[in-house]
Amino acid sequence: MADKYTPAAIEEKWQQIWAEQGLDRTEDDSSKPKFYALSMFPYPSGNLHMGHVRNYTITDVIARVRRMQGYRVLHPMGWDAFGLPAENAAIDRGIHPAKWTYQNIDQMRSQLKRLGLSYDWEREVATCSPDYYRWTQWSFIQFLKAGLAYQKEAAVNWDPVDQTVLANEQVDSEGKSWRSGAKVERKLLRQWFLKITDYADELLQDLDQLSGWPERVRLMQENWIGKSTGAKVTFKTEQGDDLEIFTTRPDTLWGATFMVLSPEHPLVEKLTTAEQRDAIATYQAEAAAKSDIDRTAEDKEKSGVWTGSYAINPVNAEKIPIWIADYVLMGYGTGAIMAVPAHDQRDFAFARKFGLDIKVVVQPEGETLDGATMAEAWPGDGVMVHSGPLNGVPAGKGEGQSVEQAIAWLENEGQGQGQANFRLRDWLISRQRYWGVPIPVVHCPSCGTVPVPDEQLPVELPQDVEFSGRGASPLSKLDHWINVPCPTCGEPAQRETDTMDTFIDSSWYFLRFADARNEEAIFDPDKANDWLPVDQYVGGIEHAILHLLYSRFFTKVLRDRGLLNVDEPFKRLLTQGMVQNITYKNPKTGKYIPIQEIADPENPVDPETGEALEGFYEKMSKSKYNGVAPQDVLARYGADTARMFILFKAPPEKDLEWDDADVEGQHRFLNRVWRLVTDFAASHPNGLAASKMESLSKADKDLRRAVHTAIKEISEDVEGEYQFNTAISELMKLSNAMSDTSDKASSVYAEGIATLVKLLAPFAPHIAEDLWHQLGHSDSIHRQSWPQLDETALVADEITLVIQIMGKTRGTISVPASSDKAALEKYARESEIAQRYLDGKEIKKVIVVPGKLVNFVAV
Ligand code: ANZ
Ligand code: ZN
Repeated sequence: MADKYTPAAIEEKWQQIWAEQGLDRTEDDSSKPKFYALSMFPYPSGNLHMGHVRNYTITDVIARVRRMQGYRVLHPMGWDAFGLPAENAAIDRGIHPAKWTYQNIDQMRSQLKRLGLSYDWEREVATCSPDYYRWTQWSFIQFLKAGLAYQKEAAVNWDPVDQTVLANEQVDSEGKSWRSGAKVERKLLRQWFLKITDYADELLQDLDQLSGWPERVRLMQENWIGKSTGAKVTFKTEQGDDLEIFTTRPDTLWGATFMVLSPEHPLVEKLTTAEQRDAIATYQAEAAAKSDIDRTAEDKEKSGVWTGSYAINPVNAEKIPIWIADYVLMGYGTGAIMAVPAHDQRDFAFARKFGLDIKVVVQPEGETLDGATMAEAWPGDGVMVHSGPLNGVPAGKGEGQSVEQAIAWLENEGQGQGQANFRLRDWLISRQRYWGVPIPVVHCPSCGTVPVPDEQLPVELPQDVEFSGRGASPLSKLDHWINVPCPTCGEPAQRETDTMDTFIDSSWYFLRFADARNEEAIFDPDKANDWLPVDQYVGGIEHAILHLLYSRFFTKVLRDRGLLNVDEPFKRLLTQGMVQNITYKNPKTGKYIPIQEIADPENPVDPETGEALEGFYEKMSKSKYNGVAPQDVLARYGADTARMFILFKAPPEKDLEWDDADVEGQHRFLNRVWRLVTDFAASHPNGLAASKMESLSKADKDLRRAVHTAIKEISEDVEGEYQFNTAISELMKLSNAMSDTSDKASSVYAEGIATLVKLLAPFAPHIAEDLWHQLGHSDSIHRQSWPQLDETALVADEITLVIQIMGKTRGTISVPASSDKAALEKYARESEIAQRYLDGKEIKKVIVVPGKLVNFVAV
């Protein structure tokens, strides 16, 4: 009588009904506890890939479980919609970036909807829409007012292919652009920065609050912030200028034998003597062309030039030469160092190459180092020597050790002071591009840089732009847009033509979701304070540093502007693993072969050459031709199967290997559940009242135990570590127990059916909803409460006791669960198994493990 399980027939139907009923609209019943579940919003490339599907499914299950547990849940979605690809599409295909982006958004939104994700679409945001970026601009002005946004001439990373400035983090370890792959050049330009360094200490400290984050992500943030402690020490040049240095080893001051300045250091000019002028100028030009990564590589041959001048070491009045070298960077510390070749390897290599003095001031235990003969620097512990007041002090950073004593001595003598230094740099946010948020300032010849007044926001991106090709930003050519009266004095002035780094757009979107349609303000602080922090954030590890750090920074700044009262935006973070697939490669040609072209996966060969192929698992990607399109899987099996497979195949944070057989397996499982429930619905059209533990039969009790074991296990799995894979295994066990039950007319069976459907609902929302209605209900399964565990149902009347003879299992028997040790031994001795195996033997010893086994030692 019941229909066959046909996902196509039910999934769209329910998606439509849910949308009409507003089922996923955010509740605002303040009597309920809140839960904010968030997936990192995507860049609208136009096509959903499996990585997205996995990310969003994980968050959706979490959101659905919380709703059933009685929380009001905020589960929104939006689009990180500014950025280069849209502009490149405009250049390559002549389509306007806005048009391209909104088309992609429409396409991806409908793909997302096919997955049955419980988003509150009424809160959707797109960062490229003026009603969103108006508030991005407003935030920027808040930073400006707080003194946290400024302009500065800076040596920037210039991508010669994309013709744009790149942030340091967009340059890979080989000095190439993360996007175009071009070798990055250095160029001096006036740029906008946000002063994230003002928050460096707090960003570091507050990592301690983030116990709900993966340890590895916290560590990555810590390293990125890169705090080092030491001292600032003032040397004097022969010419009488102060020359400040930062050192982590102020205790080695007596071992400083030369100074090194960054080639860009402002004192270089003055220090350079006439004889050295040419050599210095040549060296400066060479250094300017290199990236920081090239300059500081440990293994690189050292280079440098003497300025011709000397400095005076403040601790012993010694005259030491001042050099310039590219391994000292202008952007770190003070751009100048004291070189201690005996104890710093880079200085050591430099000193050896140029024949400079090497003076040992730390003697390791049991050794006597000599500067003339040592083969490498000694950075380790030991005892201070040749160091005036520090002689005899143990070298090290600990309490009472040399570093601490050196700082105390310097401060006392007025020669320097303790200082912390951060690797973190201010955030370079200006981009010479069109498709981004215009920086809302006007440059006036008399008033200077003037923020655009709030009531004139947003500064909209002009539409009538020509995308002729590479080169300067299209905005910088639009005179009618650029020329405006100054907001302060009304005289002719010019708009800023730089736009913002898109990381700014995503640094506050999670706040906007709390109050997404607000037209008067960025958000109502009460609403943001109500919903924040995000209780569970889910996204890729590739965002472990920048996006998360910037979001934390924005949150703290807006808090300090009185808009928020949370310190940290994301309470818990889950970084989901990759979706991988089998990948085929011809080892001879290095060519990847599309998975569709493999006729026999057992014996894969190159269809062109017949050569044997290598097969291995790798992240799905276009370039490896190993992708599986979500649409294909949805068309074939439906969204519920796709969701179940993804959740079942691996725990969320682990990589997942695609496997068609396992997809089939989940599809079959849903078919079994369908049959089980529809058979029941057919024979009990009005359902059956669920039972309490009346006087149940043994079979009933066993089934009820299975039902409540499932409730217990799955409830644990969906919290804490989110072990959705084992949760689905438990669902399968319960379904098997139900199938195996012979009495399908009992009230316990009815309870089991209802429970199974409810427990399945967060994972496979469509089939669960359909079955729920077939059971005679008219409200949504997704509005039901999560099944309650009845602890008493878990208590077994009987247990299975293993009988062993000499440690070898010979069989099992059923015994009352309440049996004590003596009783267990008695049952075991009397059992048929023991009688048989112990016949004629003498029992030497009996070992009883309560609840488990009895082992007889007999000869
Ligand atoms: C003397 C010294 C002796 C140093 C010694 C180290 C070992 P971190 O941990 O990265 O903060 N330094 C300072 N400013 C620099 C710059 N702009 N470019 C390149 N190197 C710079 O390292 C700080 C150490 O790196 C500082 O301590 C300084 O060398 C060098 F046995 O000073 B040290
Ligand atoms: Zn003016």
